[in-house]
Amino acid sequence: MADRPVITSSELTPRSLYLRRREFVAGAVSAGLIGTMAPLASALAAPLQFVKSPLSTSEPPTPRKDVTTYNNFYEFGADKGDPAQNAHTLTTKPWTVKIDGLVGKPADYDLDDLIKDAALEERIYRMRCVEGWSMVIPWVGVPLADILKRVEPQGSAKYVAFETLVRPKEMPGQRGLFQPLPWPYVEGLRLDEAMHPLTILAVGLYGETLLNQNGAPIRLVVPWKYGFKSIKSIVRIRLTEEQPPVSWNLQNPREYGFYSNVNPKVDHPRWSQATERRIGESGLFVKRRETLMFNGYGDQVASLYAGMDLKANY
Ligand SMILES: Nc1nc2c(c(=O)[nH]1)N[C@H]1C(S)=C(S)[C@@H](COP(=O)(O)O)O[C@H]1N2
Ligand SMILES: [Mo]
Repeated sequence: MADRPVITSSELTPRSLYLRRREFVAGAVSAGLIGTMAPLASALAAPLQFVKSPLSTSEPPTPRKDVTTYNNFYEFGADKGDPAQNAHTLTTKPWTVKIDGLVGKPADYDLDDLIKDAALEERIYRMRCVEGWSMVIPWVGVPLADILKRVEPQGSAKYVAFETLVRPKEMPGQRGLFQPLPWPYVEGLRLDEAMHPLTILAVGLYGETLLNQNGAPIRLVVPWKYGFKSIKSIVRIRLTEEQPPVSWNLQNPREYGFYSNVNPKVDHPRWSQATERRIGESGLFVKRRETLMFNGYGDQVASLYAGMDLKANY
């Protein structure tokens, strides 16, 4: 492992990316991380090929620097800067996603096989965290529906359950004395939410493969729900008849429900959800923005919840 080269000469890499890699490697060397070169290698971003999707917002994307250094990923620590500091220890190759439960083709799918026939799309989405901040992120991914159709959901399937990797050796947040969440991190969607064209499995952002802190090698993105629904580093997708447990609801059921749709009219018990701060917009005179119902995606998704009490189903 340790003798795997970090940069191979056969790689055709744009100069800016190459320079960034050099900085990254140099930083790692000076930080005394040279002994963990192989995990480091897997944490480097590589260019992706994709088409641009008409489902993107025209709002300006949040600077890449913010998107990759201001993160929640409790497996690597509870502070926003921890994932960017710590997540390089995660090895993401090879990567297997188990897809099972109520499907016609259950299997352990190698990630490369799973997405090799899929056309990658760039989807620039508004993302709204439950804590009150938001970003605009140029994801690269595939519609989750494309993957689910391939494995042939059975008629009885009503929900999709997702699980993150448990690997304490590579995830410092899973081995401390204080464990903020039960592991694995789990999430779930109703099957119709999972099949909605806006729901994607992302493998990249800003045109490159995901950095570990953003959920490499594959993570969920559901732009009309609070950020925590977007589970990272997925190892299992299971179709079920019963509503699956979800991490933040397990941790604090009074504050976090199964649906977690962005809703300015339903406050978190400890703070208002009416407004948000757009990350990257700093300064004294920057106003908080009004949070939009379903994070502004209501035209596309409101019909999924017709007739439902969204206060009771928070
Ligand atoms: N496995 C896992 N997935 C996770 C989290 C986490 O702690 N563990 N945090 C969630 C939260 S609270 C947010 S806001 C988003 C942040 O994604 P980003 O860092 O790519 O912006 O990831 C979500 N996915
Ligand atoms: Mo979040």
